[in-house]
Amino acid sequence: MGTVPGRRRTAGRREAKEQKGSVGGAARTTSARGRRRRLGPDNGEVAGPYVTFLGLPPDLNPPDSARAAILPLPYDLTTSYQPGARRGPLAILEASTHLELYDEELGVETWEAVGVATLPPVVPDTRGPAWALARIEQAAREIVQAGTLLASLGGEHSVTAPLVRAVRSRHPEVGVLQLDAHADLRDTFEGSPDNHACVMRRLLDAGVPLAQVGVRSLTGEEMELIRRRGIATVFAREAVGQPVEAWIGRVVAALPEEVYITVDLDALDPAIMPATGTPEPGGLDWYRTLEILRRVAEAKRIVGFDVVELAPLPGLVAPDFLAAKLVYKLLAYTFLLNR
Ligand SMILES: [Mn+2]
Repeated sequence: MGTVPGRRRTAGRREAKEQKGSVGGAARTTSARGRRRRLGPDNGEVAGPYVTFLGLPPDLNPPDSARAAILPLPYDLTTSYQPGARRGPLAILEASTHLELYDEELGVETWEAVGVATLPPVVPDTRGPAWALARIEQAAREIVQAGTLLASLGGEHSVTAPLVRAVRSRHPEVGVLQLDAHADLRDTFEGSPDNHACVMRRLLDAGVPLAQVGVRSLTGEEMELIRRRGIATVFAREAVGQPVEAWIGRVVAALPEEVYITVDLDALDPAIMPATGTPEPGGLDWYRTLEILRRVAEAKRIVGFDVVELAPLPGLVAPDFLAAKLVYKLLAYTFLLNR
């Protein structure tokens, strides 16, 4: 082709910006509500420069007028097997700058229809998991309270507990859809209740309605808990082997009107998603994953989501790109399919 991908993308962004200037309206409709607080460097300790989602220039989607905020969470203090999820957010952001901005499924320029700001990452230090998760919750609360959709990039799965707590401060009745290879319902693991393997247990104990899809690795105790509490868990064998139509009704029925979605990338088949802390054989393919998310977005109101557990593999960018595209699809489904 003779084009340098980086340059081509840059040109694309400039084009988008010019187009936006001539239309001059889409972004202002949200800021016109006048109720948004300024979001930005106060949320973290790093004020930039950093890579933005889609490579959008910050002035194109300023934090105080965007409807969605990307919150990078480079956190992996309790990873048990392959570490590296702390590098997930940056890999997703970098891959996202190469995404095509047009959504061929919905026929829309998602970024323009939504307004997407990228916030500074919440960077953990050596004070440990409890402190880091409290910082994450604080940053998330500011976004949620401003009425902006919280779209977080992990980082290991334990970040979901403080993120959902933050979302509950505005949406107390929210339920959680979890795509995951693991149940994550242990009470404690390796000495900590804040371990990634315990994240859904923390939410369950807090009374949050749960639905799980793609589970194929858990303990007998977790299985017993699922039975006893009547959790809507669609195991991978069924989620992959049966048509979505056969079981999605159970998922939809278990969830309230408002839903937070957490995607642990190990829910996907490691053939297409090998870059996770604990890759489990079997799992969802790309289109099955999208179908699940689309069906839930059509039936419910999505009030926040995260995509977690990307532990980038040097030299293999396909998983990073998959994760970035999944985030972009989730933004599209959240804002463009909801009733
Ligand atoms: Mn998980």
